[in-house]
Amino acid sequence: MRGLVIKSTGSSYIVRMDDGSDVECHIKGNFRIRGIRSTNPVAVGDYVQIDDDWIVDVEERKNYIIRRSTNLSKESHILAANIDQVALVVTINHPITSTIFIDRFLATSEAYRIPALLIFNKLDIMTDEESARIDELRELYESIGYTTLAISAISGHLSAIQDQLSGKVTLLSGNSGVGKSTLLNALFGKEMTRTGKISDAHDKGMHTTTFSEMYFLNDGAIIDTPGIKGFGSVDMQREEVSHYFREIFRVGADCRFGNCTHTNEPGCAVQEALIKGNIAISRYESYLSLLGDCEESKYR
Ligand SMILES: Nc1nc2c(ncn2[C@@H]2O[C@H](COP(=O)(O)OP(=O)(O)OP(=O)(O)O)[C@@H](O)[C@H]2O)c(=O)[nH]1
Ligand SMILES: [Mg+2]
Ligand SMILES: [Zn+2]
Repeated sequence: MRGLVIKSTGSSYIVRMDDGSDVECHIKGNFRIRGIRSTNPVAVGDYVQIDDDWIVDVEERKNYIIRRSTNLSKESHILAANIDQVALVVTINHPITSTIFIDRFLATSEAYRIPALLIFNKLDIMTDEESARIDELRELYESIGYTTLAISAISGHLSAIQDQLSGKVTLLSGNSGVGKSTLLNALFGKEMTRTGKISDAHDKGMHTTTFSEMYFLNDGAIIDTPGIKGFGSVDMQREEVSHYFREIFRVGADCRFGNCTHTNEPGCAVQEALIKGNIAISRYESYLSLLGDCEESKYR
C-alpha cells in the first residue's frame, strides 16, 4: 500500500495513506537507499510502500534537500523530499540570523535546484534601524533574483505570503526562534503546533519544534521543521561553489581565466565588481566561507 510520509520523529513515521488514513510506521534497521548517505533514509515528503506498519520501499524522489550540520561532520540529514520550494524564515534580530547562514542556505537550495524564498519576520519588533537593514537586505536578494517578503507572523496581513505558498509544497526552515511554527499557526488561524519563547539570556530560540511535519493548507502543503544552527556545505567541488551564487556566477563569465576562483587571479571580473560595489561584500564573504570548506574537506 502506498502513502506519503507526513511526519518523522526519527524513530517512527506517520504515513498518510492514499485512502486518507494515517498509519504509524517504522523502518527496519538495515533499510538503506542506494546512493545517499544520510542519518535518515526516509524523510517527510517521501512516497512510500508499506507492509503492515513497516516502510518497505521509497519511491524515486523528484528532489530532496540535504543538510550537513557542520562542515566537519560526515553525517547528513535529508530535510525533506519532493518539495516545490524552500522558505527561509529570517530575523535580523531576536534572534540574529547571519548573512552567512542565509547564503549557505541559498547556495544549498541552488545546488539542489529548489527555488528559495526569503521571509523576514518580526517586523513588529524591529527598530527603525533594523527595518532599514531589512529593506537593504531585501533589495540585495531581490536584485540577485530571489523573492523576499517582510512580515509579522503575529499580526496577520499574510496575504502576500499566502500567494507565494498557494498550490505548492513548501519547506519552512531557519534558526530556532525565528517564528516558523508561529507563522504556520497564523496561516491556519489556529494552533497546529507548539511555539516557544526566545531565551532572555541568549536572545535565541529554544528548539521547540523537534520533528518535521507536513500540514495541508488549501491546495498546498507546508513542512515545519526543527530550527537549525549551522549550515555545513553539501558536497561541492571547489569549481562548483560559484555556480551557487547567482550574481558571482554571472559576473564570473567575464573573468580572464575560465577556472578563476575569484580570489587572487589577475583579470578577475568578480574582484572588479566587488570594488565597484556591484557584488555585495557579505555575499562574497559567504562565497569564501564555502570555498574554504572545500579546501578543508580535500584534506580530510
Ligand atoms: N514579536 C513577534 N514575535 C514573534 C513573531 N513570530 C514569532 N514570534 C515569537 O518568537 C518566538 C519563537 O517562535 P516559534 O514559532 O516557536 O519559532 P520557531 O522558528 O518555530 O522555533 P523552533 O521550533 O525552535 O525552531 C515565540 O515567542 C513567538 O511568539 C512575530 O512576528 N513578532
Ligand atoms: Mg517551531
Ligand atoms: Zn574571477
